Amino acid sequence: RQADPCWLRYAPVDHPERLAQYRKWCKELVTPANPSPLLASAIFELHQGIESMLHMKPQCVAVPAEAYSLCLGVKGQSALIDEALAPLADASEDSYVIRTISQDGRKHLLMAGVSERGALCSAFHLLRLMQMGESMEVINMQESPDNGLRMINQWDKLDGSIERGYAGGSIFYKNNEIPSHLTRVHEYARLLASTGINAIAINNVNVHERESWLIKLPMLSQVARIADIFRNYGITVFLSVNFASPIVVGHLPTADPLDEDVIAWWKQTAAEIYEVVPDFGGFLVKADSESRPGPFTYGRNHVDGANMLAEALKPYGGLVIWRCFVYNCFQDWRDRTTDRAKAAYDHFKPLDGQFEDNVILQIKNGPIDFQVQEPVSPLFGTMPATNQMLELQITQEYTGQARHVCYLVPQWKEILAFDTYAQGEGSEVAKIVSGSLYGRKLGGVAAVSNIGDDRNWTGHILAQANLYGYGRLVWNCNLSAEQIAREWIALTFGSGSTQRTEVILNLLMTSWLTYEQYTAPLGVGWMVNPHHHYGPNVDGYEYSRWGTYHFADRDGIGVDRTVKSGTGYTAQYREPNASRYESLETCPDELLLFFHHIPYTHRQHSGKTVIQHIYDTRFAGAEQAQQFLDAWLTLEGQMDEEAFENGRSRLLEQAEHAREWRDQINTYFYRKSGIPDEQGRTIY
Ligand code: BDP
Repeated sequence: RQADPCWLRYAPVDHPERLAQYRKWCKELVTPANPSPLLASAIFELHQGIESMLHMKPQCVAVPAEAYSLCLGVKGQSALIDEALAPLADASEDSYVIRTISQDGRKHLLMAGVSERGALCSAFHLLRLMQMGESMEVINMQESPDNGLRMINQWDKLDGSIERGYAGGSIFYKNNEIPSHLTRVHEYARLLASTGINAIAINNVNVHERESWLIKLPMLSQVARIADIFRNYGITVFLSVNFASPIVVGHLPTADPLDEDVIAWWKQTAAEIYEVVPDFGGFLVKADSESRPGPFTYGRNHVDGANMLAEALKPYGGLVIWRCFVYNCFQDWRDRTTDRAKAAYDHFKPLDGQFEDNVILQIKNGPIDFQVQEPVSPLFGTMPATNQMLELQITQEYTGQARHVCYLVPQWKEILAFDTYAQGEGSEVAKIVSGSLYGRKLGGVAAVSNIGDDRNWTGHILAQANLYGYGRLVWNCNLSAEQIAREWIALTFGSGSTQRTEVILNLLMTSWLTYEQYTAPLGVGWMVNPHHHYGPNVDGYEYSRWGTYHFADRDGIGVDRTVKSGTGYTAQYREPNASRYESLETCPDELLLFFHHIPYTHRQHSGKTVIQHIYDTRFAGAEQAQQFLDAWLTLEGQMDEEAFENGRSRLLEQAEHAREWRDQINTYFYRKSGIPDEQGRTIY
C-alpha cells in the first residue's frame, strides 16, 4: 500500500470559478530546455500537483505561446527573471519570487528562485496557494527564509529501529543495510522540501559500532544513494559520527583529537566522503554525552574535538554541528550542589570565540531535555563569537509519543520569541540562531524527526501537523501557530468544511496546554516512567542518577535554582530574566517549580495554592482530553475512514491515559501533603 501523501495530496479543485481560473493559467509551463535534476523535480511536482488538482496536463515549452502561462526559472536564465529577482539581490540563495507579469501581450505567472532550490520552493509555494484556493490572478510575493540551515535529525539506527521513534521502523535502514528500494525516502524528500527543509542528518546521534561504518566504503556508497535522492530535492545530507571512529573503524590506538595519526585519519576520511558525496553537508556530533566518547577521554576539550573535525571538512565546505547536550549523567539527588540545568552553559560559554568558522553549536531548546515546559537554555546569546543553532524535538518523546495529540508549534514559537537581552531588548532566540543578531553567516534550527515507516508517517495523523509546522516555522518564524495549523488542515483534509476545520484547529491549538495540564505540573517535568518515558511515574527518576528531580516531600515541591538559596542556575540568564526567575514574585507560574522549591500552600499569581492548582489542572486536563475525543467523533464521514479511525483510537487512548495521569499525580500529592481538594472531588 502506498504511503499517505500527507499535505501533498492535491485534492481536485471543486470550486467552479477557481477551477476555471487555474486551468486558464496552467495550460502551459515555460521551463529551461535542459533542466538540472533539481529543476526537474520542481517541474515534476508542478505537473503532478496540477494534474491531480485540475485534471489537466500543462504543456512544457521553452517559449510561451498561450495568453497565460506558468514560468519557472532561476537567476541568470533570462532578463525577465533577473529583473523579477532584483529586489532579492542580497537575500539568501533559497529566496524566490512569485509574480504575475505582462509581457508582449501575454501574462506570465513567474516562479523564480535565486538558486534552483529557491525555484523548487517557489513551485511548492504555488501549489500550496492553489490547494488553499487562493486566486492566481494577481500575485506579487517574495520569500526569503529566516534561517540558513533548516534541518532534520533522524535518530534512525542501522538495525531498522528508531531511537524515540513512535511511528514504525526506519525508512532508511533495515537489517543493518540500506535497502535496495528507497521509495519512502523519495517521498520523504518531497514532503520535507515542500516545507522548506534543506538539510538532514540521516542516522542517530548515538553512533554505535555498526553506524560508525557509514562514513567508509562500501557503506558510504549506499549513503550516496540516499544523498542522490535528497539532492534532487535541495536537501543536503549529513552523518552523525562516532568520535571514536579512528579506533572503531580506523584501528588506531587512540581518538585523541591532537594526535597526528588521528588528524590524518579524519582528513583522509573526509577526502573519501567527498569523492563519493561531493556536496556532503558534514558531521553531527554527540561527544562526551551520555557515555558517548569524546575529547574528554584524552584530557582535551570541545574546541579541540570540534576544530579537528572542522579542519578535515573545511576544504570541501563541510560543517561540524557539535551538540551541547553535555552533562554529567551520573549525578545524585543527594548532592544538591550540582544542577544538570547548568551543564551546557558551564561547558560551552567559556569556549566562545575558539571554534572554527565551520563549526555550529547545536543547543537544545531547554537546559534539560525536551520537557513539556522548560525555560529556554541560557546558552543562547551568551557566545557572540560562536555559531549557534537551536535543537527541537518533533518526535514527542516527553509529550505523548504520538499516542497523545500535542501540537508543538505554539511551544516552538515561544522559544523563538524568548528575549535573551543579549544585545538589550529585542534579542530573541530567533535572531540569535538565524545569525542576524551578531551578523553570523551560519545558523539555523534542527529538529528530531517524528517519522517512521507507518503508512501515515507519524503514527498519529495529527502529529503530521508537527512535521509540517516545523518546516514552515523555521522558514518563516513570523507565521503564527494558528496560521500554520490552518494551512495544514486545509492541505490535509481540504478547506471545504468549516466545522471540520474548527474542530481540528481547536484540538491542535489547545493540545499542548492540555497535555501540560494532566502531566507534570508547573515546569517540574520528569514524572514519567524511566527509559521509555511514557506514562505517569511521579518518582520514576527521583532517586536515580540522571539529575532530573522534583524534590517533593510532605511540605513542598520544586527545585531551588535560585542564587539566594539554591543551585545558582538563575544567574546564567541576563537581566532582567535572571531577576525575574530568581524572585518568587515575578517567576512565571508555568515555570514556578523549575526555579523554586515551595510549600504546597504557596499562592501563585493566579491566586491559587500550588496544591489546588495541581488538583484543578489535572481534573481540567483529563476533562479536556475526553472532549477532544468527543469532538473528533463528530467528524465521522468527513475524512477518509483510516484517518478518522486513527484519530479516534488514539484520542480514546489519550482520554483514558489522561485520567490515569490525573489520578496518579493527584493521589501522590494528596498523600504527600495531606491537603484535601477544596472542591471535594475524589482523590484516592
Ligand atoms: C534524550 C533521549 C535520548 C537521546 C538524548 C540526546 O532520551 O534517547 O539520545 O536525548 O539528545 O532526550 O542525545
